[in-house]
Amino acid sequence: MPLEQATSDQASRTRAKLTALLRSEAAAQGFDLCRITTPDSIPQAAGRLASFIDADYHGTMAWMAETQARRANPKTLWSEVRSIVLFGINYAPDRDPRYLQALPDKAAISVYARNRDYHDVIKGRLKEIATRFAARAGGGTDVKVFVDTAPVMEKPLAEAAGLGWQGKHTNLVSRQYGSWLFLGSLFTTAELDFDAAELDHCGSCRACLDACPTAAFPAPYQIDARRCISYLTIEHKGVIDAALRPAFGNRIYGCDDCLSACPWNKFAETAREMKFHARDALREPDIAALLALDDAGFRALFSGSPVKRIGRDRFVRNVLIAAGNSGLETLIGPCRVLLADPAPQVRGMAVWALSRLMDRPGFLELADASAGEPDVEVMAEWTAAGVRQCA
Ligand code: B12
Ligand code: SF4
Ligand code: SF4
Repeated sequence: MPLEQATSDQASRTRAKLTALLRSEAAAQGFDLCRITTPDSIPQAAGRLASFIDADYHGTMAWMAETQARRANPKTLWSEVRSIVLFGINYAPDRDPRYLQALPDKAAISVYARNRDYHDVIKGRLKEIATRFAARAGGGTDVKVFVDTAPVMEKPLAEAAGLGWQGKHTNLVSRQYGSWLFLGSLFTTAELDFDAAELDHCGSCRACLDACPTAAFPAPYQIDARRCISYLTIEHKGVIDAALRPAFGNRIYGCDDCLSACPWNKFAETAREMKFHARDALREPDIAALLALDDAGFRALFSGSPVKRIGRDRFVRNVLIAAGNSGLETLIGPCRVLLADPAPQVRGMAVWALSRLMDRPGFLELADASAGEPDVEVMAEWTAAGVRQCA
């Protein structure tokens, strides 16, 4: 056999061995999918990311624009990368989460946030895989792992690797797991065997687009994050547009409506991973109890959950929107207490909630609470609710 042929056979055996090793390590760590693509597999993503950012669809997520070049091209992020491994883990709920919308005294926390933070769960496992892989691949092989927080376009890469396709709601849909997959990635300098991309199976369906309560899809496959309840309740620190608040219903952290509407979910089975099963306390919490949370209570309730990241004040702001949408007089008392909260975003949203829950004369009797309000945004809520403060 010519030397060249022998070397190439050896290289392909090594690739196959390392690829098989990765797949078995992924299964051992509880991942449901593990497939591989090249760093050059998403040439269309740069232009689409640029249009997203040029249209300002990222809102106040300035980090998206700051990392644009690295995000758009894995080789700009890491020039030596030769293979990208994409991992998917099923987090499907045991019940369609939309049933909660008919329970006005309950708050809806999106499925992904009802137990442990997936970043923590997945990152630890990817690190474990990376360590074993690097040890077997030998000296000179470098490995890096990413979940969400790094500037990596996980969805187009996952589509190129064949885990699923980007549906019209922009998330990855799998024929096996529907919309309920978390993604993670491993970049390596090693050569691996690449998988084929998945095709788009949306066809003429537009269920997700029609399901969005805030009309956040300007077109199929495009999202304007500034209108998305997930962005507004999790990422957005400022005042939430009053025109959008009624559409939130009782959604207080994230939203699953477009994901839940997807007909491909019918093949999904409940997550195997117990860390993604809803904790009882977070399955259908009472709005009244959440309004009463102080900082310590908030931290204790959301220990280990991604909800903890937004902090008590932003969280209570969101709960007040749900209270304002509930139509429940029983929530007037807990909302009134929050008119005196130290956090302006809480006071402001308490004004809005009470203006919707109380009859007009009753609400106007609260006007004294606006006296001496030092915050212009809270004052703007009083004014919008028809209470003008004399200087
Ligand atoms: C920023 C971000 C958000 C933002 C923006 C959402 C978005 N769709 O971009 C906000 C805060 C709104 C958000 C919300 C949610 N997110 Co998020 N988010 C991200 C993050 C960090 C970056 C995504 C990104 O790069 N967006 C920029 C846009 C331009 O990229 P893109 O979505 O890939 O856009 C493509 C399409 O628009 C497409 N496109 C554009 N035009 C056209 C035209 C045609 C014809 C075609 C075919 C395609 C096409 O091309 C673009 C590039 O490929 C990723 C993690 C990561 N690093 O990837 C998680 C991630 C996307 N989020 C995730 C989740 C779970 C959610 C929520 C479900 C959480 C919740 N329950 O509230 C919601 C879903 C809302 C939704 N419908 O997208 C998961 C999705 C998993 C999956 N199966 O896809 C990810 C991958 C995190 C993870 N590691 O698992 N998220
Ligand atoms: S997560 Fe909710 S608000 Fe955001 S795009 Fe999907 S349906 Fe619309
Ligand atoms: S709901 Fe329909 S259009 Fe939306 S992602 Fe699923 S199959 Fe595609």
